[in-house]
Amino acid sequence: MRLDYLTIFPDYLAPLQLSLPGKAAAGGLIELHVHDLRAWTHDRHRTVDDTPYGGGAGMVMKPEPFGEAFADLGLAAGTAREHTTIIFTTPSGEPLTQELAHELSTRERIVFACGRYEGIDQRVIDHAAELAEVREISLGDYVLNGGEVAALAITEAVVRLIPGFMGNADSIVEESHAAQSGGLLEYPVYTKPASWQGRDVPDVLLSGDHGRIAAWRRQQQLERTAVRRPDLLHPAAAATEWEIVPAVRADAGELMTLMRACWVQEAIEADDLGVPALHETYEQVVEGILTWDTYAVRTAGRLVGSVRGRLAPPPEGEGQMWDIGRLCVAPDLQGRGLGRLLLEHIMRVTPAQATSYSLFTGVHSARNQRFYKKAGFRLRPDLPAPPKAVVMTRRR
Ligand code: 6GU
Repeated sequence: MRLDYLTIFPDYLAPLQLSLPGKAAAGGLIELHVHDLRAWTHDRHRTVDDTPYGGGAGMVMKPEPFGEAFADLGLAAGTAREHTTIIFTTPSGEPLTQELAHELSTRERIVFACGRYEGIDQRVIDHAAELAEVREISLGDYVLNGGEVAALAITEAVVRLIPGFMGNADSIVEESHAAQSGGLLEYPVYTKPASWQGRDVPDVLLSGDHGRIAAWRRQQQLERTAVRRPDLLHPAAAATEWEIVPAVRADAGELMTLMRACWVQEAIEADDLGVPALHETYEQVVEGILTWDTYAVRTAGRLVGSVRGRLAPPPEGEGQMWDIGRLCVAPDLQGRGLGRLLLEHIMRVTPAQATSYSLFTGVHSARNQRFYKKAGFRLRPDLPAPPKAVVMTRRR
């Protein structure tokens, strides 16, 4: 495999000569070529960037140096497509995964274009797509100053997978990433001494009972994954796109289960089982679906969120109000903006007559009140409220 790097900080890529890729290069498995992008500039200042058309912060990398570099690297339309990939490292790319690393490890040639500043002129990427396969790749959801570290990371992930690399046939069987561990994170590992600074290796690992050891490790994997990467356990937890659809009568059972999950939590926090929603019978939940505009969110077939609204007779001196209620999100998906989305949705479908929104929540439910305040609702102690609840309203 031949690897080329286009960067304005060639020194940043010096570690390539040291680590795994360095050994692979020494062994003849890969060929590494780091290029200073400024070699393809022609002005006194060796300019590689300029201000963005349309305005905005920061600088954009100019197209010409990349275009000339691609040409000098022998990338020409139609010649290299099948075996060459041009990688643009960018925080707006697809995430680097073990699967992607495997895919890249089969390529004959990879050219890295390391982005700096606010990005690279889009025409460079469009042009590159005519020369080779193009992938825009990100390391994850955070911002680095430039793509050099990402290029290093991608290189290391890819090179160790090349057949023949450091007898990798074995090491890759016992791969330490979830992609190879049945979708779970690895269990914790220990070595000698059995006791260190008052900390003992778990007994089970010294027991010699292979069945118990395997069961313990499996349990550790599950616990770690649940805490650190719940998205790996539940595909639903990873979904970022939610479709909100009208609830139907057949949703009542699941909806009741979901509401109980949410309102038992509130009841525990308030140390008060009096929450009205908790006392609803199944028939009342069905009735609710039929008499309110009720919406549900499903993901992977599972009902994970709901909200409802209806026009309420206006209190003294108020205009027509859109009553919002029963906003709930499955416990494992809370904190991902789904509640906010449901609230925005139910406000969006408000009938024309309504001049304001109204809802109530627990007197003690500080979290809920904060959530609604953020959405523009204000406490209305002047309006009648159910027992142990507060009314909050917002003008349309
Ligand atoms: Cl590839 N580049 C930059 N600048 N920031 C990143 C990244 C890449 N991946 C994650 N953050």
